Amino acid sequence: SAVYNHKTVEKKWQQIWQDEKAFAATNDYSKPKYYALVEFPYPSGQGLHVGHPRPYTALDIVARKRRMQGYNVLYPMGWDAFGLPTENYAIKNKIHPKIVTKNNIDHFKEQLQSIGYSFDWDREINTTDPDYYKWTQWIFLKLFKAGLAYKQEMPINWCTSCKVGLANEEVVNGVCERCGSPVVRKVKSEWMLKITDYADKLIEGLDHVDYIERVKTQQKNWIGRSTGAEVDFAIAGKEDKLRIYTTRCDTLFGVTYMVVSPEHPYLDKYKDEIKNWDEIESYREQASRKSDFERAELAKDKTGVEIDGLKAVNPVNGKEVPIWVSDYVLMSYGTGAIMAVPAHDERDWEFAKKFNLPIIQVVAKNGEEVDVNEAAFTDVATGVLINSDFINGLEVKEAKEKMIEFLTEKGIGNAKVNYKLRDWVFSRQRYWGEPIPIVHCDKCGYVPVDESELPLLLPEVESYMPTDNGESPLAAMTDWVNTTCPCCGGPAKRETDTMPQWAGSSWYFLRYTDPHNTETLASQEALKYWLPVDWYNGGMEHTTLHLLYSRFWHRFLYDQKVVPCPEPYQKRTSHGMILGENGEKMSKSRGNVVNPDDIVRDYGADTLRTYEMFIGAFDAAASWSEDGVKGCRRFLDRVWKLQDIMTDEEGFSKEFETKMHQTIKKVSFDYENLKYNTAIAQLMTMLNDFSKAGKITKGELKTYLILLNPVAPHITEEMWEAIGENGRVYQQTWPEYDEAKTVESMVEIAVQINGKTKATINIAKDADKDSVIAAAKEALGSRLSGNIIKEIYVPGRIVNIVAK
Ligand code: ANZ
Ligand code: ZN
Repeated sequence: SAVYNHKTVEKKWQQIWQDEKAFAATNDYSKPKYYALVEFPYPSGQGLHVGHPRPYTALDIVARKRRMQGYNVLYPMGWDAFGLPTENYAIKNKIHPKIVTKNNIDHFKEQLQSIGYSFDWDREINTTDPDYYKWTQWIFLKLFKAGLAYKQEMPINWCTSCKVGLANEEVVNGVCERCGSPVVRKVKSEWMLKITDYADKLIEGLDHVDYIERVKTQQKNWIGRSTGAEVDFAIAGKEDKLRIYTTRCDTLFGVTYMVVSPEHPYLDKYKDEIKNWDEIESYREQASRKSDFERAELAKDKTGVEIDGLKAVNPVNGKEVPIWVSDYVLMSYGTGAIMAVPAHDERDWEFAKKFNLPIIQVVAKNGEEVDVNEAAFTDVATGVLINSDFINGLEVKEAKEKMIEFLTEKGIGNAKVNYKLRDWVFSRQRYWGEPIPIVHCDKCGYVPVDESELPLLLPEVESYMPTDNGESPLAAMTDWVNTTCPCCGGPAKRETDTMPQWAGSSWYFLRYTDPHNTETLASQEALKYWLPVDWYNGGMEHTTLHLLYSRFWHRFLYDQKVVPCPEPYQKRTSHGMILGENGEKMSKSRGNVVNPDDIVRDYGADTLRTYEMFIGAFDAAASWSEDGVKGCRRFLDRVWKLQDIMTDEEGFSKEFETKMHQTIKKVSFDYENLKYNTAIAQLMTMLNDFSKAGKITKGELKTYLILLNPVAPHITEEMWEAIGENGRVYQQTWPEYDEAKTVESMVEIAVQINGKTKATINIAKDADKDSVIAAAKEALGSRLSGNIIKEIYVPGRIVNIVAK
């Protein structure tokens, strides 16, 4: 056979697959189904980067394998196409975002198709398509009608450069996740989604799904369920009580001071009685310039001011303690005030050290005092209460229970659950998003647009620039804004905020099941058959945002009886990043960006696919290597040459039978368990064995091609045809292995005379000592002379004959 020409071969098969609709999911709901999903891309102007093919190839492998195993596979692709970069580009270049989006999508699609993915392109979706966002709006109305969408004045995270409100999740280390500009606080009236109502359901749901542990942990931490107690401290000489939240009410006897957040309302309330008001006011001013993130950092140097004029009274022992103001206490969590126990809390300890406040130990390690002047003692597991009156001698857990009982009885406290999770800021003051289908009427308030009027189309505007006062560009479209109230028919105004980019991606996996349905978001039959998604792979960076949001919407739709199961994704995995050759993140400024188009052009799509799967453990970051790419191409070139040494035999040869069964077993397992690299390594070893032997039977080659096909679909189809086989590889049945045949039945044994190896024999693994010795002697023949003194057999390894 000639040299392998990836250019003609890959084009040819991509065309054939398209013509044959090779990878279309069918509506034959009697077949077993498999729904494999990868996160749909944001079609940015940069096009595909080499990070995309890693997850896409991984699940393409699974999808292709499952099809050959008889499953009706849904492996879809679409576009998460609303969003800021497109809008910003449109503004800068004076092109409508719709056109920018279309161009970007065309480019992305062409790139994806050149890599030979088995996506069902008939089910392609686009979040900016009115036929799609009609249902995004429909879901929003459902949320609104269920009381889960509400409008609230609130200080929002405002990106000074994007001029847009950001969800907490979009603020990373105090700067905008998208553009890196500083984020400030700004009060705006925003649409909010009550995801907090679903906090417990979203935690509980994790018990019923198969997510990698890291993802489960991150979801739980993000929701941050915390069980503790609220306790009222009297303020000496005042009616008001200072209510605090604590997870360690067992340490109440160890309280040596209190802290209120700089935004705590009591500060203003008692302004006139606070003697050092000026000092406190200026401290508050400084604190307002820090983000919650900075303030909450453990390592941060502690700052604060003692309030001169107010004291708190500890309800368990009547002791007066000072009240401080410090920014390490956040107003947005608990009650915005804490009791400080420096002996057992690290932050309080740091603070007490800095300001010379007393430290009183109330928990001892297995009953033994520890030196709390050296460090806070925080170990709950070994803690036993001391210096604590009626809870002395109790373990922490029991002490908490007893304390809550006491507080409840006395009416000064109660058990309390808190969450870190906040409601979802859902408004964006931008153009390129789904219009929020709500009308404001002076008489009727916020009124939903009638469902029959969906989709509420995004109107054409002159300018997509957000206004400087932070209003959406839609606000300038008076014709569109002024409308009549669906409720009373009076004059009313449309909502001009749009939805965040997270909206369209919160339910897209539902639409793939029935993407052309004009009556509902997807038919009940389709949803029942395809859901839940069997395997969803995506980036770790989407664990706390997209994954949580989409689980929330799905769970809500389940409660609304729109979808048949509570959890959308049965399994969730995550891939590692692909870094540049230097081990650093690929970026334009570092000049280390690899363009997948170049790899496809120079080495072929199969090489790109093989390389991205071979680059390293799937869940770990990996550095790009051009040499590695070349190595994968050489591997495929050698696979191509296997046809030259093929014999006519249809079955497996005696020589390779065990190895073939082992390989089928290993590759089948590895493809399903994120071990693509070791599956490929196994196929490489097999290739070496065949090359060394100088022959491969037709039966072996066919099996080999099927096993390699999910990774390198083009070359394997071409070879299948070249060796005269009918049909396509993708139409074949995935090979099965015989467990009994995966174990080597023969062993190789070294035969020695006086400890020196003279020959080797192949013999049945379970042969007894006598027959092994007999075979050994036969192999030695005339080399064995003299008197045999001893015959030693180390089972499965060595025969040693001692002779004189
Ligand atoms: C006294 C105490 C003693 C505490 C001790 C801890 C250890 P999580 O698990 O995050 O819920 N806290 C409460 N509200 C706060 C706020 N608004 N800003 C900053 N810190 C706050 O932690 C709850 C604990 O964090 C609470 O329990 C409180 O300190 C602090 F040995 O109360 B603890
Ligand atoms: Zn009205």
